[in-house]
This record gives sequence, structure tokens and C-alpha cells, in this order.
Amino acid sequence: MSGLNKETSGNLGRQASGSLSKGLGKVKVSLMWDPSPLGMPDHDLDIIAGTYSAEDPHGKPAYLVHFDQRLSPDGTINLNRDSRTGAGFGADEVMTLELDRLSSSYARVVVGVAIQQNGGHKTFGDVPNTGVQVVEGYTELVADDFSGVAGATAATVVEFVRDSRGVWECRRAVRGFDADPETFAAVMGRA
Ligand SMILES: [Ca+2]
Repeated sequence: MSGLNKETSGNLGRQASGSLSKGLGKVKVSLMWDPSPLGMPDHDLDIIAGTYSAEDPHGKPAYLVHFDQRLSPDGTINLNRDSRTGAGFGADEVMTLELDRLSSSYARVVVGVAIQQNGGHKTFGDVPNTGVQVVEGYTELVADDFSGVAGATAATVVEFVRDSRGVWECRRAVRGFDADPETFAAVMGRA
């Protein structure tokens, strides 16, 4: 996989499609935070999704989606909006996941947020007004302000798992990590 400790990003788009199955269909993750004071290093937070196979749901991710790999191989997970500063109104980063379109070979998707470190040690407590929201349509599934993981440099937020019927369910999973984005992405599925 390519490095997660910041390079350039691609830019790919995709059409959405509807859901016929029960359980979760198209889910949206929105992340917001405030920019750093003028002259200070930027606050750069990243949404990262890891998709795991049915054979190894808590092991190595089958693939990752993030600023440097904005679309999953089958087009089902898309980082629609990317920010390196947190400047501007509304959500700074947005990711959509079309869970109902994922191949049955995948059984779990974990979504987390990592803070670019740039040689320092920046935690959620260092970044003002950080918030994340997970919705399906108008239904809020998970919302958090990271105050419970203020000392962490990265955190998982939510996991999606297939139940015994094969439909997707959502579980809140706010767990802090002390790791840079690349390390976090490699281990975020183990919990
Ligand atoms: Ca970012």
C-alpha cells in the first residue's frame, strides 16, 4: 500500500445507486475540525476506511480508502471530500460507503480518523471543535466529538459488520490509538 503520511491525492467520482436489501445501504461519514491559528502548522485530519475479508475480519485490511486512495477497487467506498487544513464551512472531509454493493467476500469495514503528525505529537485534544457524524439518509448512526479519546492521535469511530443473514449492521467503535496514520491504518482492524 502507498504511504499514509501525506502525499498528493487523486480525484475520482462515482454515481450512487439504490438499495434493495434490508440492513444498511449507503452510509455517509462526515468529519469536521477547526483550522490551526495563522502561522501555526495546519491541523490535517484524515478519514480512513479499512475493508476486511470474511476469512480475516480482524486482520490485515483487504484494502484501504483515504486521501491517497480515494476510491475502493470496486467503487463502493469513496472519499468525496478531502481537506488538509479544516478551513471552510460544514464538513471538511466526507466519505460515502455503499455497503449493500460490497462483495460478499468482505465481512467488515472499519472507519477511523487519523491526525497527520508531521514530526510532532498532535492529539484530538490539540485540535479544536473536532466532530464526526455517521448517517444513513437522515438517520444518525454515530456521532462523537473525540473528547473521550483526547489524548489519542488516531481513533476508530464505527465498524460495519455483516450479521448472520448477510446484511450490514453498524456498531459504534470510538477507540483511541497512539499511532501515526500509516501505523493506525495497519492495526485499526484488530480491535
Ligand atoms: Ca485530511
